[in-house]
Amino acid sequence: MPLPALANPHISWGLVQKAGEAGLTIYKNRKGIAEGWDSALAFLFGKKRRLLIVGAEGAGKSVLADYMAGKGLSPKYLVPKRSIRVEKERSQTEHLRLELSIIPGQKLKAHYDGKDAAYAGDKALDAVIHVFANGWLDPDRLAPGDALGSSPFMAYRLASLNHELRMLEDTCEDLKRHWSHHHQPINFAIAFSKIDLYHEELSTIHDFIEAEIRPRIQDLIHHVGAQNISVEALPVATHIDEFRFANDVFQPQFGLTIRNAYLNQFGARLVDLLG
Ligand SMILES: Nc1nc2c(ncn2[C@@H]2O[C@H](COP(=O)(O)OP(=O)(O)OP(=O)(O)O)[C@@H](O)[C@H]2O)c(=O)[nH]1
Ligand SMILES: [Mg+2]
Repeated sequence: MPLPALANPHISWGLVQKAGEAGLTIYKNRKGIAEGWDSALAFLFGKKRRLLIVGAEGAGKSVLADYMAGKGLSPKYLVPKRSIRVEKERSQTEHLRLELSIIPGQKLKAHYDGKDAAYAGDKALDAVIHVFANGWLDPDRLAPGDALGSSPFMAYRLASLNHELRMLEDTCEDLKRHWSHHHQPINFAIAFSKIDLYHEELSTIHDFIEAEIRPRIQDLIHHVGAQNISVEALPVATHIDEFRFANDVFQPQFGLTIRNAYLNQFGARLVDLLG
């Protein structure tokens, strides 16, 4: 399928950051590399790569993994319920050996055990994808008794965002653990998920990353050494859908054509990183 160009003038993802200084780059929309999701997967033919997908409850991890494994594009696809155990996905193609482990966001025993096994197990990871919904966590996914869901939407979103930032800090600590255990270089992608819900805000993401994300990863990069970790922020949308909070309904801001472009761009960048 030919790819449409990403045509939103607000997108500021093209600003590649001072990579040498703090090691964080915001992925640039490079024309020409997004050859399509299928060819992105095919490029990884035969190569075994171990990816871990982490992030908060309802951030979109399982759905992203389903799209990465090719299931999500099926017309019969149904979005999964809350995850309660570590999920494993592989590409459905015969030869691709992309192994995904998805850690449930809810802090169950499986969450901690899954992270222990992934970060300090026998085999090193090639990449960690932290799925970050920019505050658009599904309200029904947060743990019972969590007060976040009782506030009006903006307060909810702010609380969700803070929750996600704390989980990002956890991931940074886990990546330090991975380094201590394996001493292997790793790719760390912060996937800004569900961008169909906040596409019009993308121009502000750059400032948000500078203010909130970069300070949180600086220590990680110093700990691991900038030459041993690549850190990138990648926008992605998968299952575009309306978002409900109490009586408010928020509609997606773009359709499948733009979704496909982001998805393909995301896949192409993974190929760049892992191929
Ligand atoms: N609008 C929109 N909604 C999305 C997108 N991706 C996921 N969602 C919605 O977010 C919900 C949660 O996604 P999941 O993938 O199940 O979330 P998760 O991160 O696996 O959450 P846990 O299993 O609770 O840890 C889905 O049911 C979808 O309704 C997206 O790209 N756009
Ligand atoms: Mg899940």
